[in-house]
Amino acid sequence: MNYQELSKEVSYALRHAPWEYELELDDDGWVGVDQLLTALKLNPKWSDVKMADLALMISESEKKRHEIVDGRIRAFYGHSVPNRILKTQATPPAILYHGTARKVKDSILQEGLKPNQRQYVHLSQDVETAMQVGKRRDSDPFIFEIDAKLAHENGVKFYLGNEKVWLADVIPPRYLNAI
Ligand code: HQG
Repeated sequence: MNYQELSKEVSYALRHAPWEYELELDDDGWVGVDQLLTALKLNPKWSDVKMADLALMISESEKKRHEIVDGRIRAFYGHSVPNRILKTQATPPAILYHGTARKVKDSILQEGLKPNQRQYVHLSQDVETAMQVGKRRDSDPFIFEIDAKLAHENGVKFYLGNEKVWLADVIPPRYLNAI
């Protein structure tokens, strides 16, 4: 089974379009593993998919995108569904990073970092991760350093994503440094 392909489909279902799979996410983004498996099996491509495949999909991925706890599964981040998924607020590290396309640098410096299609702004724990994120959009990405400590002290909310990804509400330009 192609776990990368499975992961993309599970991400699509759990982040963006659960209704296409007749799934309903709860407030924290969880659905029953059995319900997800039933929905996936309707596609001949995934007719043999089992719980063990979802576990392997997660353990073999280079990024921690999903978690399974007590028979339920959810995406850690990336949601665009209309109902806001409730994430746990937390105190961020002093500095976080955001990697993006060079062509949007000026717009971000003017408007701040916005979630755009997603529910939260996605920030990286380290420069290396920000480079990987930015490379999805630009072979020579632009990296912003975020003064997360000051932003948090001044009331900007930050939330747990996974160990490399932090989530936040809009980050105003005053907390962004071009590096
Ligand atoms: C940009 C992937 C213009 C922002 C990644 C980004 C991440 C602005 C884009 C996760 C802007 C949104 C999320 C402004 C923000 N003007 N552009 N004012 N404010 N932007 O994909 O952070 O592999 O929604 O710079 O690794 O790129 O899918 O967010 O380029 O962790 O698991 O608007 O998705 O993870 O793009 O990526 P996205 P992102 P997965």
